[in-house]
Amino acid sequence: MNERRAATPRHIRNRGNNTMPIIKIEQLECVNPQEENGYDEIAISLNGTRFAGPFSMRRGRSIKLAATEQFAGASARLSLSEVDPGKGTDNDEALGVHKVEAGDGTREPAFFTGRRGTVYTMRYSVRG
Ligand SMILES: [Ca+2]
Ligand SMILES: [Ca+2]
Repeated sequence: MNERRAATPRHIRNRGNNTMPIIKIEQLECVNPQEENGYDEIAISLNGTRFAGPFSMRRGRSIKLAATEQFAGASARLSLSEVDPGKGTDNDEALGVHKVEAGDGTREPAFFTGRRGTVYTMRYSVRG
């Protein structure tokens, strides 16, 4: 029988299955790049773990994406970074963090900004 499972609180039973919220990244647009020459390489992370990219971006470029990632709990930290190879003072610049929450649905595009006027917008939705 299933007495043990029935006695387990719902939030514990749900761990690891498809009832966790899922974020879907739908579009990324470069309004103003971080690199003055060439391309930005933009990586997307959730709670500090990269799950999409890096994508080559330049001013005015908009790309459609279908990258998804699950998260546990009611919210997660969505962040962008501009990836640079090697070691130095200019590596992997953070372009900001956006809090995403279960039940967000489809929202207005989120703005991500960094030093030297870097601006990106990202459209995403949260299911669950
Ligand atoms: Ca850079
Ligand atoms: Ca770079």
